Amino acid sequence: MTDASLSVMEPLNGEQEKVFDAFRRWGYLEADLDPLGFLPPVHHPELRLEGEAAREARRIYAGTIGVEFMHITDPDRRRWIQERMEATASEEDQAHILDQLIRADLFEQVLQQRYLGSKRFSLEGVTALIPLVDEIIESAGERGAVELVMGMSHRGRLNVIVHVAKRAPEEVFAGFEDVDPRSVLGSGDVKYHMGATGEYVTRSGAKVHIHLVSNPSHLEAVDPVTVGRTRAKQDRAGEDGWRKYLPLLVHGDAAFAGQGVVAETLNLADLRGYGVGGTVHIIANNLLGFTTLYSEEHSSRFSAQLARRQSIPIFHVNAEDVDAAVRVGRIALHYRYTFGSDVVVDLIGYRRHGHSEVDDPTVTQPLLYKAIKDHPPLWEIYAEDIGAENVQEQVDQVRAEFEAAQKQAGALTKKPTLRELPKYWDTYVGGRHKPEYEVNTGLSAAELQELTGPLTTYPSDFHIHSKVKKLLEQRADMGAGQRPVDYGMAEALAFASLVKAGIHVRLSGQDTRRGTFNQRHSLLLDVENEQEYVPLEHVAKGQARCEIYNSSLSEAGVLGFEYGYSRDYPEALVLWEAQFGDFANVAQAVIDQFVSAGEDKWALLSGLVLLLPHGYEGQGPEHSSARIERFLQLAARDNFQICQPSDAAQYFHLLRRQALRHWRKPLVVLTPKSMLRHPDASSSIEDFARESFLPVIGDTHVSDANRILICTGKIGHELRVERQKRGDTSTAIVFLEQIYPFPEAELVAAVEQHPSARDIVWVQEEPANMGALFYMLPRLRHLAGGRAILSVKRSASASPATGSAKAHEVEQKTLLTLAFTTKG
Ligand SMILES: Cc1ncc(C[n+]2csc(CCOP(=O)(O)OP(=O)(O)O)c2C)c(N)n1
Ligand SMILES: [Mg+2]
Repeated sequence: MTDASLSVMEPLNGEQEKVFDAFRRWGYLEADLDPLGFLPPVHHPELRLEGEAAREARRIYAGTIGVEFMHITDPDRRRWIQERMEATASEEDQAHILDQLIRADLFEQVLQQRYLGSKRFSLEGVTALIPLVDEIIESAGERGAVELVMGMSHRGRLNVIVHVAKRAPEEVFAGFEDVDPRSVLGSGDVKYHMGATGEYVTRSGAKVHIHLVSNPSHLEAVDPVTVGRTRAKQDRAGEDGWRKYLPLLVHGDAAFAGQGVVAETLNLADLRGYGVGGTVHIIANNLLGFTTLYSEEHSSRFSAQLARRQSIPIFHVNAEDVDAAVRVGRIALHYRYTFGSDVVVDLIGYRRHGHSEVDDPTVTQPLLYKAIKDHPPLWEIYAEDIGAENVQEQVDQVRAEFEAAQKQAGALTKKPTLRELPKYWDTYVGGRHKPEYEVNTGLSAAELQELTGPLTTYPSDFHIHSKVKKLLEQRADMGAGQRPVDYGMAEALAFASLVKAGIHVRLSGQDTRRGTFNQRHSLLLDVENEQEYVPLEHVAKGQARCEIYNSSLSEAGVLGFEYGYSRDYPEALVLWEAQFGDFANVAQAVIDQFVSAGEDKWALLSGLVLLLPHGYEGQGPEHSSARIERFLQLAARDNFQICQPSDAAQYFHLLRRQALRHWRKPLVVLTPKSMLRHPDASSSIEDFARESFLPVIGDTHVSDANRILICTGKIGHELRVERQKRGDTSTAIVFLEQIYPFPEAELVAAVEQHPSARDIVWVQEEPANMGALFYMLPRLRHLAGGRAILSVKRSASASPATGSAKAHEVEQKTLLTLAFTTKG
């Protein structure tokens, strides 16, 4: 529907306008939305109105479309929706719609007949999803979309792969045949989670690439990932990116209401670092979640009402009025392109079978399923409504097509790949680490000095905060080699060197622009007018972008987003920073399902970096531990890297290595807190010229020690201080800087520097049931060569750390003492 075709009614008089307003506000409550009538309308007292205007308003706002839009604060947007709702409905291409409904339902039926007892999560009951999405793609194509980036869960996914992504049906049938299982032993994923890509050609001939994002079983976890992927694609495309790349999320009704990550994702919509010019949300609403009724799923009347906190419209539509669903799809899409806003379409139908096809729903919803049993398929209802002829012939022909495709699939010996990777992945590799992937990450003093200039200067008329001024002066000294370099400066130098070399850097997290520990100050603010100045954007002419954002207070949403971004920007260094490392567990599903297992399940790579502040400093059970044990338990087949750089130069090399290598692996960095500016963890400028990150730092201060302490990060520095206090000259302290993949050869070399050593002691700050202990002991035994293996750690504990700062001190002292005294 173009604006020109809006045929608006006669102007309303004051009285009529009032009547209409009541329906605009409350009409959706009375609307006829549930095809089976199990969701009874709510009669709002303000709608007890009779007369000509009320009849007309009721037809428009309480028919098979119910729209919630009067909460939108912008009057132009309300008027825009009102005009479209009150215009005469356009005529739809009903033959095309009927064809789609037949194909969608028959596809499910052939699967049902041929693979009885397999799960497929049929779309039947909300089959209108196919023409609805079809219309969205058609309209998006008219507005310049080149790609639809789509995230969805199980329901109707196989149908979408065939009828939206346009993959050949035999490719999906092949998934049921499970051909070639040996190729995926121990890896791969089930067919209704795999991603797919395809080409959609609109009726006007526009090509829209379809990208269905791979997703885990964890409902809605794919939402922020999809939006992050879209943002990366939009950023690659430049200014008009938001028109070219359209994100579409299909949600379940139970999941939309219940999963917090939906709210986190919606909340990103209008934030500077995360906006995508609007996401189209569709709820494939069957008023059920597995065996649970809608009334048990949300405290709101509609699942969709979670979205009410935002100033965006929600269109509810009866999934058996397919013309209405198509019309809503068109309006929703048009709204997205007009206002750059999110929009929600709540497609209300039912679920033809059990949750999966092997589940019997008559046990939990006997009356509902009695009604469903006698309810005709949607194509039959639609064909009758439009008076279509020879429908049975059409149905038979489509069935025969799918049956033939099924036979073909049975003859395949190799599983087809349902997706093609974009070109920008061509030069990157995953799999096991190989030494030849390593690159030189060092920079000379002269190069660092050159980067330091722009990092420590600002325009002459800029009114800088006195504390920041002092910090920049110190950094200038660091860059000139006149003062040891701290982590904050090391990071700035790493980022500056990368953007200068044309590598885009994107970092986000809570309070990340300044840095939780006052360590970053990536943004300078003029204290008189709050003008912003970002030195990293002024490193060199023609440099790449350096984006550093304060994120919303979300972990799952933001980490999911950044993971998604890294998936479509392999050339960039993409980082997510937790405020404290322990908060990463709020994003555990993203870590388990995507960051750790994405390559294994879907052969999809990511170079995402997680910065997790970690260290026992007496701040209590929280704020101490980034739960390294959790990451180590997930580590296998070189799926990611876990590192704890013990000084500033190591951090610098680690960041550069991650960006400059073509091996794309997620990197978990345990970052310091108190050590950020500590002289012991600062580095000399010469350390930056070294060739690479050192996975292990051996001890050269002590020769031929008889005891070797092995540790990571802060405790190592404390052990050095303790050693000095004790005047000990026979204990070596070895820093394990890369914990996974395990640098065995380097560690063996560090140990063998001390041929007389009899004891190897693993020292960690964490309790015995946490930290790297369980991971290290078998590995140390393996390389010990007959030496005793001992360990020093806090007692096993249910929480990571004590709540008392004094108790912490006592514990820490004990650890240090034991490290030097414990005996096998
Ligand atoms: C985070 C999470 N919790 C629980 C489940 C198990 N589960 C799978 S589907 C489902 C019901 C989903 O209902 P809804 O969102 O309405 O989608 P529908 O299956 O009805 O299309 C549940 C509870 C899951 N997959 N993910
Ligand atoms: Mg449901």
